[in-house]
Amino acid sequence: MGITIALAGNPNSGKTTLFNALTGSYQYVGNWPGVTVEKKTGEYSKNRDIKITDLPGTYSLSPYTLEEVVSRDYLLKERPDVIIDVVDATNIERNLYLATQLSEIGIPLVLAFNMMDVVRKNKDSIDSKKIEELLNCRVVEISAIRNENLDKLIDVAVEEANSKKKIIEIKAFSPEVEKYISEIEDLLTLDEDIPKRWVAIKLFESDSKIMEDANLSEDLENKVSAIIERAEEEFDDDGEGIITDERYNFVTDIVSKTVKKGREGLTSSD
Ligand code: BGO
Repeated sequence: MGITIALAGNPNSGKTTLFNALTGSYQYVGNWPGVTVEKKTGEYSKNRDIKITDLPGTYSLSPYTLEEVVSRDYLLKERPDVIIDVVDATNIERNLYLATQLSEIGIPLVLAFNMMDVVRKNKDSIDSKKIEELLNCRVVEISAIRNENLDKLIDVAVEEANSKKKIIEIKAFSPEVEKYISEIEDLLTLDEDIPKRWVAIKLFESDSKIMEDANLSEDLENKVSAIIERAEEEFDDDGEGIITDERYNFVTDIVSKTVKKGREGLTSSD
């Protein structure tokens, strides 16, 4: 049976290079429906039952840019079997921010640590095994430009897509914030196959698009607002700011435990 893979990642993480290496000439370019954002789909050249969609490069899944909205609408509505998040391994800290968000959507997630050739050259050390444990998420080290480990990446993605085990999302928030999120979650009943926790986080952030789509009753909206107000008072910040800070703090902590820079500060573009 066919598998659908979505490639996500920050701009410049090497997504296009990876997409081209995986699909070769089996690729099709069009536009995402209704918008002038390029859509690339293709088939894995070694197994054409594996369909690959290249999502626009984004730093986040907020509703602020067309690219972010296209990416998250695709993930929520089309529900690919697995997401490969292409991470620039020379700049893990910035790239993992998106990973924390992708893991909340209820689709298996695999992290492709790309640019490992540069990581080696810079003599950086990355404890990918520990990152796997801390994030509950498979990590495959690759170099898209050198075609390193790409078969392994697809094998792991297919394994995760076919796995029947429960998806464990990255828990990026402190217990205090988790408490508010679960209070909102408990109020929700959803028809669609979207994780309640994801909707609760987005409501906590007052995400305009989710507020519109969720179409909450006035009573429910008031209850959600009351929860957010309590949190905002406790943290002295707005909901969106609280969530952003928690994600950054979480990622900084993971990186401090797992990444050591050799030639300090170099990135793939140096
Ligand atoms: C330029 N290793 C190395 N060393 N470089 C890589 C790898 C890798 O594994 N993967 C990608 N790159 P995109 P998005 C460039 O274009 O795929 C490089 O935005 C240059 N261009 O070659 O475009 C890749 O789709 C001039 O680099 O990323 C590209 O995610 C000088 O990372 C860049 C140096 O890859 C971004 C690099 C004119």
